[in-house]
Amino acid sequence: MSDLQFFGHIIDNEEVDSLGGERFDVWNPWTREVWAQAADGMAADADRAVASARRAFDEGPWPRLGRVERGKAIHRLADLMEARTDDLARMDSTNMAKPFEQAKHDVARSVWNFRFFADHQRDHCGETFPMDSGHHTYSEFGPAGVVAAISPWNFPLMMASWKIAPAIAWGNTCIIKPSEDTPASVTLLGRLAVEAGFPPGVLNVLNGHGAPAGSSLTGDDRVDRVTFTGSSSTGKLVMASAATHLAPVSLELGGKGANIVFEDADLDNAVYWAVEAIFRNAGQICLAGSRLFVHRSIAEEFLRRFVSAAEALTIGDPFDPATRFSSLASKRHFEKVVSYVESARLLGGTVLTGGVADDGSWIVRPTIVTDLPLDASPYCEEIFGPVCVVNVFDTEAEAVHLANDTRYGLNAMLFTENLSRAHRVASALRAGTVWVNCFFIRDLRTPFGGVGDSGVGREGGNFSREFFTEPKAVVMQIDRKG
Ligand code: TXE
Repeated sequence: MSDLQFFGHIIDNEEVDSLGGERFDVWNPWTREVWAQAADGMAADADRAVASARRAFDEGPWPRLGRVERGKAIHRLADLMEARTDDLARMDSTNMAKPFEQAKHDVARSVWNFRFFADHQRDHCGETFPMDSGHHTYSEFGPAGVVAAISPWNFPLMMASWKIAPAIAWGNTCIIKPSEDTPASVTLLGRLAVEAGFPPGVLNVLNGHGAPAGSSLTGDDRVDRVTFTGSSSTGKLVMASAATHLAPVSLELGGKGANIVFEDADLDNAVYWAVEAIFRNAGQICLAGSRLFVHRSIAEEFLRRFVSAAEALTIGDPFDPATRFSSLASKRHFEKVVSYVESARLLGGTVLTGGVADDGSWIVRPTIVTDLPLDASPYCEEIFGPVCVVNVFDTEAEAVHLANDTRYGLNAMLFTENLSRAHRVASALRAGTVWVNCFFIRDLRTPFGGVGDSGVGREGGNFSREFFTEPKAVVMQIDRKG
């Protein structure tokens, strides 16, 4: 008998195998061994999960529970997550080689996602407008229905919680399909939702691959909303599939974030954040600062410090407390990143530090490349790994032009001590989020999303409310006039 752990689907509060018994292997990228198996969802399993969520929405208590009771249930789930922080973090660290301390930080952020939306739906549930015509009108935000949520492998728990939390807080029922690379933490989350007393069908977990599991969800006309985080190419498929039944989509896709370091930047701060922005999570972050532009007058000094900080990162076992950087999340992804490093060399780039570890592991060391032509694929395309491409600039206008010259537009960063320039450049950058003198700080009330190939729509605070509800206007006559 196998001693591998098993992650089933969670449908109607039961953890079940696929109807046909299909399973797939789950890898530990650090040991390069299979450590678990997961149920491989087929169309029939997706059908079962959607039917459960539909029933829970149409007939179950959740959408009718009242905002306070719903909020309390979500806080109960958040309490359980907090109590099981180490277990949840262990799942992500084992499943994708995320350093354990960072994985615990992700759990804390996931807990906060639930707590924030549990409270937000209570406090921002309508608006009233007195009208000069003798009426008043108010808006009401009712749940939209069944939400299909598809999440990626780079922040397995956190990205899933970012979708599930607003969906269920606003009274919807939800099916989450985690990435096939990282089914573990989301399945544990589903088990905790059962323990928290969620009614059956409110949160279903469907494990499996993009097709058929994910595509069966997005194409199902019983689904009312589709929220997806992943690649731009898959995002287009998801949008086309949801369009067959006119379900609104929210797509958070890739990025090629610009990081601009002006000549008056606080260099210690700029180097610290430049390292975080491209090497945290081994660069597997849609928000990574993967294109760095530094003013010519400080380029030499900046690069000396940046390279030395990159080389100082402790690389190793994700469970070693000293580790800041570990292997890439899967063999497939390792091969993708390696191919970009090779093309950077072939296309004339100078690799100042980094490259493949060459020890049989799936590690690509923190890599910094200069001298790449602006049409080279490692400069233009999302690598989604620890590879930073550096260019110099001479003027503010040139920096803004370089930063905006991309198909993507998820985020950008800039480092300067000049307040006017900070505001001016932040406003000129074509990106969903701009960080000034920092990185990765999020307030859940603000919009999150991107332009161009980085996505469609925004989530966060009232932006999530708009997406996950059906807003309604009610007009009341107060005085009969005339
Ligand atoms: O992404 P996919 P992959 C980028 C990053 C990475 C590349 C490929 O550059 O190297 O995408 O990663 C599900 N219908 N990002 O292959 O295919 C799939 O099962 C419905 C950036 O993992 O987009 C998984 O759950 N669902 C990104 C999810 O979509 C489908 C995060 C993402 O898979 C589907 C991840 C289909 N037809 C990758 N096909 C970010 N924005 O942070 C796949 N899926």
